[in-house]
Amino acid sequence: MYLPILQIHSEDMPPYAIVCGDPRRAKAIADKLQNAKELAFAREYRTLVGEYNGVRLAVVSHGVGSPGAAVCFEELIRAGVKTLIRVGTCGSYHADIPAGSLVISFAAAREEGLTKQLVPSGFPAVADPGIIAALEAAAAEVPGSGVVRTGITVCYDAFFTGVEELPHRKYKQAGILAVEMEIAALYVVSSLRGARAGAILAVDGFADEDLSEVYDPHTDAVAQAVEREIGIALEAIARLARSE
Ligand code: R1X
Repeated sequence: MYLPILQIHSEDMPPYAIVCGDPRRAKAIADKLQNAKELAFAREYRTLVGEYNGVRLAVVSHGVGSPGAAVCFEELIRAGVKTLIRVGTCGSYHADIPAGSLVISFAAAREEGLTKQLVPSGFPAVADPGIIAALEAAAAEVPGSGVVRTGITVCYDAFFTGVEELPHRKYKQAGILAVEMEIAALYVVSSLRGARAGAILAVDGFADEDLSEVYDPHTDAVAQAVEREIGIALEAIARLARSE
């Protein structure tokens, strides 16, 4: 089957995929694989395949924001991908989860618009518990320091705010750890289409106004956290493959 937006063929696709926003990050992840090969680079969607510890997987970029990312997730699942792990970045709500920390998201508050067009408002955006367990186990094994927290994240469409206020304060009070822009789409589309998904995020700043500082996602601390989450996601996929 040909998937016209990603411009890939299902015959070339393995059942495991790491997904990330940035096409350059997709290439950097694939550079850690054996026998890596780029299959397509269409719009923001860059698809590479390779092997990690004998497990074939794809690495695919989905761009910024839920609608575009959902197109990617839908086509990957149509192509036969059954396990998707997002490796991304997020803004933290809490002083004890500073830039350079990692957040494993087991569920997302659906504050974006895309999933409202797919499912009723009561439908949860939840990860697969097996993937979360694999990410946590891998996080305990992969060397490196820094905070690793598991919890709920919130997914918005707006990166820059307008005149409307986003409900940051309420979500922070309710215990949400961090903010990003694609996990609701990933979890809802995966649930709907019978795939399983999880996500690990590197904190690149604070999303809470009280903690806010100049936004600079290009620091060594963030780069190290991104490296670490990539290692964790690859190890999690190896663990999941071993257990099947
Ligand atoms: O999910 C968010 C979005 O893809 C995290 O970083 C991007 C915006 O810079």
